[in-house]
Amino acid sequence: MTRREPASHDNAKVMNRFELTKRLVAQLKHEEAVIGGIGNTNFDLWSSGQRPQNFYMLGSMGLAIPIALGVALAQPKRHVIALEGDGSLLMQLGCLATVAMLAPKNLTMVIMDNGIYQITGGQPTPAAKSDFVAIARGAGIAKSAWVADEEDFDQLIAAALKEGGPTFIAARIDGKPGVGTTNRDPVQIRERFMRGLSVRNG
Ligand SMILES: Cc1ncc(C[n+]2csc(CCOP(=O)(O)OP(=O)(O)O)c2C)c(N)n1
Repeated sequence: MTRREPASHDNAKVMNRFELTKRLVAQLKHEEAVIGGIGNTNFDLWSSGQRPQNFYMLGSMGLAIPIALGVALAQPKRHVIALEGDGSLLMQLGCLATVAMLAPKNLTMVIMDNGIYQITGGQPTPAAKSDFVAIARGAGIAKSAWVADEEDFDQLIAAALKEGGPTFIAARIDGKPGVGTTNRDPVQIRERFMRGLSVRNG
């Protein structure tokens, strides 16, 4: 695929997480699983429409990719997408090496990089000095890219779903909070997700 790829974090367009989340969900036609990380990624996932195949992580930073990896390995015919914030990914960077080693084709990771811990008050993360795409490539994930703009995001997601990965997509986003609040009921979230993945009936 020919695409306009920004050289780095510095020339990627600053977009909006809810807008990108809606664009992602609009492309899902095959009961793909989506794992929202703690905080704003799962708030915007919740607000984009509560699909039974959505899982909303509460409380622990950095677990969207590890959970998505587990689901991708358990259900190789289902595409699985992880949505994670930059602060959360920094807390769990080692998961990228694990993804590279296990290399599930059905896994896509989307990092929403606002450079802050937005949900706890907007403190800056150290990500300003870090290039997540370089880190992901260095971990061994060849299909890694910064998002140039919204159209590019659509193309990257379409390619990830069609061609397989693992794919790592990093998007620069603004500092706005999520547009809603996930219902904080872990048992309900887990049960609904298990039914959505057809691993629990009733
Ligand atoms: C181990 C741990 N440390 C701190 C927190 C408090 N905390 C919850 S969310 C969050 C910030 C998350 O930042 P990021 O992943 O970048 O997402 P954003 O808030 O920007 O959407 C912090 C510090 C926590 N839940 N767990």
